[in-house]
Amino acid sequence: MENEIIQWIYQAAEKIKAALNDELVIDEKNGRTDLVTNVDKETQDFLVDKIRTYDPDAHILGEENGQDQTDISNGRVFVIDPIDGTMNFVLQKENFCIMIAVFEEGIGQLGFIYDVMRDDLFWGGPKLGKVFHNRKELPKPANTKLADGLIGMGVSLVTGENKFHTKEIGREAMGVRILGCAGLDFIAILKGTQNGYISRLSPWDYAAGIVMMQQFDMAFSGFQDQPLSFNGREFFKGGTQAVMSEITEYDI
Ligand code: 2AM
Ligand code: CA
Repeated sequence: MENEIIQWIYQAAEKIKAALNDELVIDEKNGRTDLVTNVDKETQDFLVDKIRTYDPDAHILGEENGQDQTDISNGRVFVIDPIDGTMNFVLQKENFCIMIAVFEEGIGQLGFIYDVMRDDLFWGGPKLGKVFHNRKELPKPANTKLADGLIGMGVSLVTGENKFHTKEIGREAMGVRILGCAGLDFIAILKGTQNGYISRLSPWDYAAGIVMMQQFDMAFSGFQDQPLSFNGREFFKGGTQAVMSEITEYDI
């Protein structure tokens, strides 16, 4: 299955790169900072079409085109974010990802995060027992503490009120990084160039990332340590085991 998914991702990326030269059709979803383009929708349709041909019984949980309400716990579910970091896609034409995860009966089996413009694919999970960076197996990052690394934060946590102790957590860390693309934060955690990430995310933003973090025995949860709901946007925290126990001390 993983070889097929990798081919679909590379094909979708070629279409996205070709579309960068065309005029985008940009719509607002929930206000002027929450965008969707024709390329997001077309890419999801392309991936859904491939999945349906490959496995007609599979369910799809995807950000676009009204497929965002699927139950994660029933059967095989493909979780798709066709373009993660749409704002970066529109304004930077880089720093965006394609993400796919495969869950079976609610258990994450495979995750794929593709940094399109850097041609960098991170993939793997419990089904393979490994995580790969392109063709090479990725080593598990060290269990570093907040004070020893960089923490990623979602845009809304930084521009909104200091509800989640982001200032205290940021001061304890060596620094804060705001990439505007959840997939890039997960890539950084898997590579060990960031050791934590806090944000407000939807299931397709975190599905692929947590499947690979799980393979590395890294930790993630909702705000007060509850499991992620896979139902709507919610607070997300994740990182090394050490960072997670430190962040948890800041919980209300
Ligand atoms: P997106 O581009 O796929 O929507 C930017 O802060 C990060 O948060 C991106 O990964 C972005 O994913 C995600 N994001 C932005 N707005 C969001 C929203 N309304 N709900 C969930 N995730 C969002
Ligand atoms: Ca998206």
